Amino acid sequence: MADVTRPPQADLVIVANRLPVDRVHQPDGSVSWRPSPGGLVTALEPVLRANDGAWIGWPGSADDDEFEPFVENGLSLIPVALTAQEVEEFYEGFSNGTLWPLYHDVVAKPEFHREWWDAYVAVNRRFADRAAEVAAEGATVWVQDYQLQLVPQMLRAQRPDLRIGFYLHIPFPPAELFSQLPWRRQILEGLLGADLIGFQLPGAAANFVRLVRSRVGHKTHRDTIYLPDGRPVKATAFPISIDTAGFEELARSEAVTARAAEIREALGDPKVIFLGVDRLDYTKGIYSRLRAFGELVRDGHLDVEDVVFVQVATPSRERVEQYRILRDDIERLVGRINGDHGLIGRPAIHYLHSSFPREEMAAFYRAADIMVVTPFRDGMNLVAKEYVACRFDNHGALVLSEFAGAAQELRQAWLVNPYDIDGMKATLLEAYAAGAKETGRRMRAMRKTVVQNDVAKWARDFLTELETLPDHHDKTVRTTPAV
Ligand code: GDG
Repeated sequence: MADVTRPPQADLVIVANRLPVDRVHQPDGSVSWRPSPGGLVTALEPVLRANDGAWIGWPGSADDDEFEPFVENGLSLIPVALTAQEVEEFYEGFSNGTLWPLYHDVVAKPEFHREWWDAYVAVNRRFADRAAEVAAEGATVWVQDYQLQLVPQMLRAQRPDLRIGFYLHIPFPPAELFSQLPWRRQILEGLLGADLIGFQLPGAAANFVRLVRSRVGHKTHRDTIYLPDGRPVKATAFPISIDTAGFEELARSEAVTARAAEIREALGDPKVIFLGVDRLDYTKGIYSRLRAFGELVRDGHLDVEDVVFVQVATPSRERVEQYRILRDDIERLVGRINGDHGLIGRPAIHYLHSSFPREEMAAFYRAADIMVVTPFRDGMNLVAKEYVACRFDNHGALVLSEFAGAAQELRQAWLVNPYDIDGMKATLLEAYAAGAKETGRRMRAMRKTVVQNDVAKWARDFLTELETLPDHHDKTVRTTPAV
């Protein structure tokens, strides 16, 4: 049960599109909250508790209800309400219909609508106002992701005493693509309200710095931008990770071990299980990977008596048109492949359009021999790291797109270009044919990386950098409008 409290004055404030809890409607009409424990919460929870922390976010339901701040499991949560129209224009529209495709290499066509932009500005302002109310004097505020890129500037205008960090979970595109955005300058200036801007990869940070130099005209040196008032802004990479120990512990548990064996048996004890786990999103390359697998079966390189592909496609953004089209395309393809090549009790592909508890995900990871992660573009891709974390037995092969951020760290994966179907087929076969010695060698190396670089380290690295940047705050105040 949540306690209702007054807004706290917090020394550390996380501002994210979503609160780390889901709203649950009880049959009696009342509302309660259920924690939705993602990696971000796991990483930030200890720091938030130690710092009188607060988390500002949208509770995730499209209605006009206003909620009071409340404390859940010792975390101060501050809901920001969105109207149904704002969900449509700010969230589904500008965030997921404009920015998401634009930042992912224009894999789908971004739509530009002025009323979506207006909603984006209005909602960003609401988040910034909330943060300005809640943050204690000199507090640290850490803003998360592409839905809130204007918050740093809006917040700084009200509260120059704060240290403001921003982290972008998705890629930051090259200038050639970003420049399509009619509001490109506003977004760049919005982000420049932060003291520290974190990206998944150094290339994304470099794209940003280059754009600021050419479009806004500020001086830059390496990863630092100098604003006209002398305030420096640092833009650098902090590759995100997972709760590695937590996943490994789960994977080692008796329940998950038993469930993994059960899954293999239910699939008819095939020689090799291929696995895909993704939000059903057009950036993830689900269609192409299933096509590659289907062709391998069609051409007799793989036999449904020996192998099966399990594709978990978690429902996502179902009200956005492109996502509905994608779902239809994938389901038609799965139907065709199974219709052409499946046998009684032996479909080529098991397709699951639903979401599962974490334990079940860990059991899938342990049951799978070949994990196939083939996005066209992905900021990081946590699924690849979770698979590695769960393979404490050093078995299992990871086939990974070179366009996932994770490919920069997991060099020992079987790397593929997801646009090259024949190349993907050849690599899937290589992973299929690899012996235990080869897969073990690669898995051990990848495990070392994922164990050393977990999400707690990510959060620590970012916050330490933010806290230790030179204090420039009086300078900011002193030099505002001179004339
Ligand atoms: C964005 C960036 C970046 C999925 N289905 C279920 C489930 N999941 C979990 C996975 C994983 C997470 O969702 C998905 O994370 P990804 O990184 O793979 O992808 P995005 O959702 O696109 O995330 C991405 C990430 O932000 C973090 O910065 O890596 O590049 O696009 O943790 O396990 N979890 C459960 N049931 C499911 O059915 N419990």
